[in-house]
Amino acid sequence: MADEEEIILAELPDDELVLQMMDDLYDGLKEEIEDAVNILLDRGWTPYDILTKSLVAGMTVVGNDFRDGILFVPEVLLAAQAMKAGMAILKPLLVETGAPKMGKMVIGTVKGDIHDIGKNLVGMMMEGAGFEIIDLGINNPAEDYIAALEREGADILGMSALLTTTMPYMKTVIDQLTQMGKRGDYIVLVGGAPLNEEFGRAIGADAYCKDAAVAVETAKAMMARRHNQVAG
Ligand code: B1M
Repeated sequence: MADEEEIILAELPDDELVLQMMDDLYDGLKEEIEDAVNILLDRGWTPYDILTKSLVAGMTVVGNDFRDGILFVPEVLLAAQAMKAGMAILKPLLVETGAPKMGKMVIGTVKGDIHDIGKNLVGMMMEGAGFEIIDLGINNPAEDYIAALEREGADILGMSALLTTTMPYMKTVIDQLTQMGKRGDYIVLVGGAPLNEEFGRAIGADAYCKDAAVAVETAKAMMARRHNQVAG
């Protein structure tokens, strides 16, 4: 009521504002997240720092409490919506680049899985690094990935999975490419919280990418190697 102190985001120093953002993300407060992102941008923060130090950090707390049964799907959905609103402000800034196209990537979340925040972030960062991105969204069967790779003449296939039950589907896609004799035509990168390097190797991916920054670096290095092979 009247004695409840109102928090003025713009008056908080950076460290307190970031903590407040993590709280607001937890509470699914979309407008507060949008305001805070704009405040940090005005203060000269880079879009990447805002993403990683406030939004991704906040979502980690949400994830832990979801795991521990403190938060439930509706609350997590609200947090995800708030996160997406913040990402929407940052996207044009992350993808602002005059760089020549580095290559084309088809990316999507695998069949049975509707988590898309990490996949969207990878797409944004890759675009920012000069890659062309064809985003297939969520819940993709192998046929959709393969049709898009062929239609788009893509260089890279990126797959995301957040569930231990959906990550094995990545192997189904890779196996299908192999059976069609097309595995060698594409660089296959995989990512998502439950994966690790060993899993990436075991399913026959070219690399497991722990986060969006690693996805960019890996894609750049593998495209360079590919060009050298073609030239040599
Ligand atoms: Co879900 N969920 N969820 N969820 N959810 C997890 C994944 C979970 C770990 C939560 C937990 O228990 N701690 C757990 C999975 C447990 C397991 O499999 N072992 C879980 C569960 C159980 C579920 C449901 C089954 C819950 C239910 O219904 N009972 C259900 C499944 C629905 C389905 O998919 N069929 C479900 C639903 C949901 C919501 C809809 C509520 C929501 C998704 C909203 C959305 O995405 N639009 C949601 C959320 C938000 C989460 C958590 C909390 C956060 C995920 C996220 O966005 N992280 C998550 C907990 C967690 O991961 N700690 C959880 C932030 C994002 C930036 O990180 O996605 O890891 P991440 O992406 C990173 C890297 O992994 C990497 O780069 C990204 C950026 O750095 N990366 C790639 C990701 N994809 C890549 C692809 C690449 C490269 C790198 O390609 C080249």
